[in-house]
Amino acid sequence: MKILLTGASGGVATFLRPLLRDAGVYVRLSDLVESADQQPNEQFVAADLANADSLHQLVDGVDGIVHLGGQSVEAPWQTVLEANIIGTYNLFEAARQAQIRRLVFASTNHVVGFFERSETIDGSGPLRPDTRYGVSKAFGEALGAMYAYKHGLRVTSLRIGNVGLAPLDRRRLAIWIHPEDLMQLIWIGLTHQSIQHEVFYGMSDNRRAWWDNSRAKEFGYQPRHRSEDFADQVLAVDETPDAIADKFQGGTFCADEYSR
Ligand code: 15L
Repeated sequence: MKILLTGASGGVATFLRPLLRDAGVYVRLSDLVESADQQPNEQFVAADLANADSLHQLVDGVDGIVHLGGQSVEAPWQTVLEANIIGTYNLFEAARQAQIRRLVFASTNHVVGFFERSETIDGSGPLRPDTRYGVSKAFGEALGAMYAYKHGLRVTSLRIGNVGLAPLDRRRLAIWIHPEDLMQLIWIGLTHQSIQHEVFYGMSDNRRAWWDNSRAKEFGYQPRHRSEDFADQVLAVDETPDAIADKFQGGTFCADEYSR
């Protein structure tokens, strides 16, 4: 299998690249800045997704796309617009024109950040983005649905929590995902025969989760990592309370610029 990995120089891609190599995948890496430590199964192509003309060559000949690129936290509107609205549209459109069959889209938990932590939600309900960034990812999920139902692209949107080798704080005990579990979800998106357009939560087997990920499990997802294994060490650290951040699933993304 040959894939295009956008955002290839970022932190999440850096976790995934060795796992893709182990899975025997040939990876075209793309980002604005060159990726470090390139391996024999990898080839780097610099690309700005906001420049539509450069994307035809970028997507040419791949079996699937894993789109991690773009803005990954809150930012001024112009930044979000170019990276995540225009850039994501350009990539989906290039994929359609090149008749690419699969696209895995890195969405975020911040499309539903304004659900309270007392609620458990699945991927089929209404959105409550907590930031301009979250809104831009909601746009990406909507693009995914349109390209799937209208053009037959098989799209998987992953509402990723927080990727790392261990959960960083109390909120992340609910939303953390180990890179190996993320790789499993990506693999489902790249290979499962029944994918049309699916939304899965990118989280490991977390006892404190706010999300019902049974849809991902129907597609065979079996997370191997548990945030609870880190609970004692996370809970031993004092955290500064914040009424808004602590109330909502999106945490500080909800509290920043909050003016209600
Ligand atoms: C995200 O969407 C970000 O990309 C990541 O950096 C984390 O901040 C994560 O959300 C989170 O909610 O912890």
